[in-house]
Amino acid sequence: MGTSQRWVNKKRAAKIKISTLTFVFIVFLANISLCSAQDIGWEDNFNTGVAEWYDEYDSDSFNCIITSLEDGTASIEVIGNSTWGKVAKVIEDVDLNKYPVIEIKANHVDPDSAFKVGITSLDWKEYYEIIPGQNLPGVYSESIKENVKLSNKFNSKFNLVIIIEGSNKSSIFDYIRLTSTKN
Ligand SMILES: [Ca+2]
Repeated sequence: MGTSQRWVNKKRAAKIKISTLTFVFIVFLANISLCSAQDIGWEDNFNTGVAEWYDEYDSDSFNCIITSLEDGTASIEVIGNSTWGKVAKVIEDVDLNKYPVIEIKANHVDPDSAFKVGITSLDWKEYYEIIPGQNLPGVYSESIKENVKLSNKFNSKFNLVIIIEGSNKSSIFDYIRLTSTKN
């Protein structure tokens, strides 16, 4: 092999090395963006109404009514003489191992009031609080897994429950979702 041929081979090897490094770097960057991107497994953005939510109209033990507002939000209000109430929606076929985080965005919380989010078994015998009482608007997210070892417990079928505290108080929400990562 002549000198010039060796030089060409060396150059080729260097080129391959650089392109391998570039590739590794691109994969690295892609992973970073994948990790930071929030993967949403289920969402109710309240943009198309609230018909699937259970409230006082469905069961008089809920003491709350949920109303769809024009700006794509939902208002949940404690009614009657109760000091607290709840609304619930049945969640099915969402892999909790993949999407263990409940995230909710509250646009408004009445003064001297709070909201919290929990999950229950379909028979309501077991309740787990996931997002504890919050009295300010904002985005809140908590992992179901960190609160309870739920991975397969509810078999991806459970009640998602929003609780409002305070007589005649209400909160307004923009969305609630199940995601892969905490916000
Ligand atoms: Ca919305």
